[in-house]
Amino acid sequence: MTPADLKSDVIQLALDQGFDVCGIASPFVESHLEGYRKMVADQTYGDMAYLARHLPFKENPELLLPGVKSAIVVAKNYKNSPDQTLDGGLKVARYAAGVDYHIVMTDRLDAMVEQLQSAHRTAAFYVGVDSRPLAERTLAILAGIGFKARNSMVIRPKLGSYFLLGIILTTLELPFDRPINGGCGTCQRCVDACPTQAIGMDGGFNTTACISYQTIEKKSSVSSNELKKFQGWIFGCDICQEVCPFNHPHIPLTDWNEFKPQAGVGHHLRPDESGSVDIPTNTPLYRSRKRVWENVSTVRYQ
Ligand code: B12
Ligand code: SF4
Ligand code: SF4
Repeated sequence: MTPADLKSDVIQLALDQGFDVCGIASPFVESHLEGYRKMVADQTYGDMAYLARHLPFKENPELLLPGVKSAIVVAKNYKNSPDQTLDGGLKVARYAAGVDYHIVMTDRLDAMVEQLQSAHRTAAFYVGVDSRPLAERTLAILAGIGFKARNSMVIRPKLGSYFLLGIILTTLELPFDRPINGGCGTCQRCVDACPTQAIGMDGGFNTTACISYQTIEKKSSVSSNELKKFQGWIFGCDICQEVCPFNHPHIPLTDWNEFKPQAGVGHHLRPDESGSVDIPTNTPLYRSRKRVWENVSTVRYQ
């Protein structure tokens, strides 16, 4: 079997698993980690100290998988809410509204690996979704999944940015894809819309100012006053994606039921008449962010 035939098989396996796009990149992305190294050197990652620990692995994926030759990159649309307008209710970011995507995506990547392993007994694989030390956006750009946008998302024209990434490193030799053309041009809608000025016109990103960091990653409590600035977002934030012209209304909703709000905590958590919120305290999402949500339950938004 030629490397090109093998690549076609890999892509077909990804599509069979329900992923929307699959591309191949070199796993050696060291020369594209300039911005990442600066973040680590300047310690601008706030409470996400794991990002500094991940640097050596991102620079040298041989530490994760000896003999690694290729990175298989998949993307899956999770757009699960048609509305693009903020409405004053409390909000959970779309990516977190359904079942935990780490589990959903990893299960399908594991299924791909199982099939590849049965056909290629001596090959080795390493799967990662978000939490493993893989430079996911860089790999996605190199694999031709999308371009690096001003809001720091990877955007794929016609799919927008509401997609999640998953990676399989492998010792299989697969032909690499090329980055696609595309960019933001002179648009600055996300820069203007971000309530915490986290996005710079020059491509700079203030990680610790981002509401997503504040409501998910920050270890200390978020005060009621801080929460009021967050325009109702209490777990993640989608504002810079909502205003983005690439996320136009014609992009279909996800076809994975797991990502639909009914499957998880629900997209909007609306305050009742008294202004308090019925928080589903039996969910892992609530338990993981109790410190933030405790304040939310006492905040009056209306
Ligand atoms: C830490 C982290 C965060 C942090 C910091 C985000 C940030 N902008 O850096 C916080 C908590 C704020 C966050 C928020 C969100 N996140 Co996040 N996050 C991550 C994580 C774990 C690491 C990202 C990281 O290393 N950041 C540091 C910067 C320096 O690195 P980077 O973003 O990878 O950027 C690299 C590229 O841009 C590259 N680059 C720049 N230009 C070019 C040009 C070329 C040609 C090439 C090749 C490369 C290249 O250089 C940078 C590295 O030096 C990744 C998963 C992973 N393992 O990678 C998910 C990830 C980036 N997050 C994701 C998501 C969905 C989100 C949110 C939308 C969630 C939400 N709704 O709240 C927001 C979006 C906020 C935003 N505007 O970015 C997705 C993004 C999917 C996509 N389409 O881009 C990822 C990939 C997780 C996944 N598996 O799908 N996140
Ligand atoms: S996710 Fe929200 S806070 Fe973070 S950069 Fe985008 S608009 Fe700003
Ligand atoms: S809103 Fe405009 S500048 Fe921001 S990411 Fe989308 S196209 Fe780029």
